Order: sequence, then C-alpha cells, then structure tokens
Amino acid sequence: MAFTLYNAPQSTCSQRVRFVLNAKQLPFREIHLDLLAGDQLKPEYLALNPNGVVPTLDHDGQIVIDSSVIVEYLDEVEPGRANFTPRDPVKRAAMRSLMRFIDEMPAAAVRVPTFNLAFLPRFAAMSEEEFTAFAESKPLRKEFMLAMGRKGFPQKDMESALARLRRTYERMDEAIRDSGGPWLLGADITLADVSVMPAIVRMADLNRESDWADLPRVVKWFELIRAQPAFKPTYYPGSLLTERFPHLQKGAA
Ligand SMILES: N[C@@H](CCC(=O)N[C@@H](CS)C(=O)NCC(=O)O)C(=O)O
Repeated sequence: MAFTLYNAPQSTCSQRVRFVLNAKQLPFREIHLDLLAGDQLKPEYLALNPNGVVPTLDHDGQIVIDSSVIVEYLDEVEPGRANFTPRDPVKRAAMRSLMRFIDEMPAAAVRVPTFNLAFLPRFAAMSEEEFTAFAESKPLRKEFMLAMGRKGFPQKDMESALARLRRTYERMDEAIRDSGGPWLLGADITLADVSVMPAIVRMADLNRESDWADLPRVVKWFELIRAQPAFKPTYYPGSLLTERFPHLQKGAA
C-alpha cells in the first residue's frame, strides 16, 4: 500500500496526519506545498482537494481529504498498528464529539494568532490588489482572509481567539480529570489527543505556554504527547513557525 501526503511542514492539520502515519509506522511520501506561495490554489491541486487546503492523502490512487477524516480513515484501513479509536461505541462517540469541538474551537481560533503574528509581514508586503486577488482565490478561507486584511485582525479578534483557546485548555483539563487521564479519554491515546496536539504545539511555539500553566493535567498531557515516539518525526526540522519566521523567536506573542 502506498501513501502520498500532500501537506506543509508547519500546517497544524498536516501534523495530525503525519503523527498518525508515523505512529503506525506506515511509510509515506510527502509532497510539500508552499501555502504562502499559493500552491494549494493551483488547478492540479484543486482537482484533488476542491477546498484548496492541506492535507490531502492519496492512498493507492484513492483521495481522502480533511485531516479529521484522514486520521479516522487511517485507523480504519490500518487498525492493527497503534490504533487511536476506542472499541467501545460510547467512548468512540465521546472521541468524535471532542474532535468536532476541537475543529470548531482551537483549530479555528489558532489561525488568528498564527496569521497575525507569523504570516502578516508576508501579506503586508503585497499590494492591495495582489492581496485581494490572493484572498478571492481561496475556496474555503476567502472571507477569513478578507476579514484579516493586510493589516491583520484587530486586537478584539485576537482576544476572542485567545479566550476560545483558553476554554479549550479548560475543556482538556476537565476531560483528563473525568476520564482519569493521562489522555483526554483515559488510559489510551485517541484521535482526540492527536487532533488537539498541533494547536497546543502552535501556542507553545508562539510563546504562550503560560496560558495553561495553572492546569497541571494539561501540562502533563503536553509532556506526554511530546514524549511519544511519533512526535519527533512529525515535527521534523522546519515544522515550527519560529523556525521559518525568526521575528517570532523573541516571543512576539
Ligand atoms: N478542515 C480542514 C482544514 C484544512 C486547513 O485549514 N488547512 C490549512 C493549513 S492547517 C491550509 O491549507 N491553509 C491554506 C490556506 O488557507 O490557503 C482539515 O482539517 O484538513
């Protein structure tokens, strides 16, 4: 079986899929897209993924899109190795509920600080016409880009994104407490943990680790996921924003 992953090193959604492929020790070929250059908007890529976003998985010619769908798919086609889906239907439903919450809350919220702090200089350097054309060409994120504009999201949008992230850390803390931990749903790591991981790594990379320092269960969870054998190969050099955007290294967040 051959897996090809269209993705980007720093893309949080891509990192979920890389983690699962690595944990299952499934060899995969990576095709890197430069998202700031607009590789995801080229017609040949849109033919694979009409949303114009990464990741996209090609499994022996079968195309699967959306990171949450891809990680569930991988557990279905390769259930034997490092399974991330509980057998018990009730627990499985709890995992999926958390995954929906994660996609709606932290995965969306994290884009605001990411764009404002890391990508903005790139957009600020474009002319208004170039920027508008770039935004208009995005099937999924057109309105998001236009709302951001070349000057970035206003402070109140940053604050509301950070508030939504804070509610995520609190939800994680409750889930770990109620399940007995150390993972969100108990003794075993599940796709819910994998889904939220990149948002937490991103906020730590943006120097915001202190935002959950008062939640020791979350602190422990973060240590534990970083110690997983799949973590290092997933976050290979170039996967963090601070590696690509040196202006972030001083802790501009
Ligand atoms: N729900 C989708 C979202 C994918 C997504 O937003 N990908 C981002 C990177 S994490 C992207 O490709 N952005 C490119 C753009 O906004 O043009 C998934 O989980 O796969």
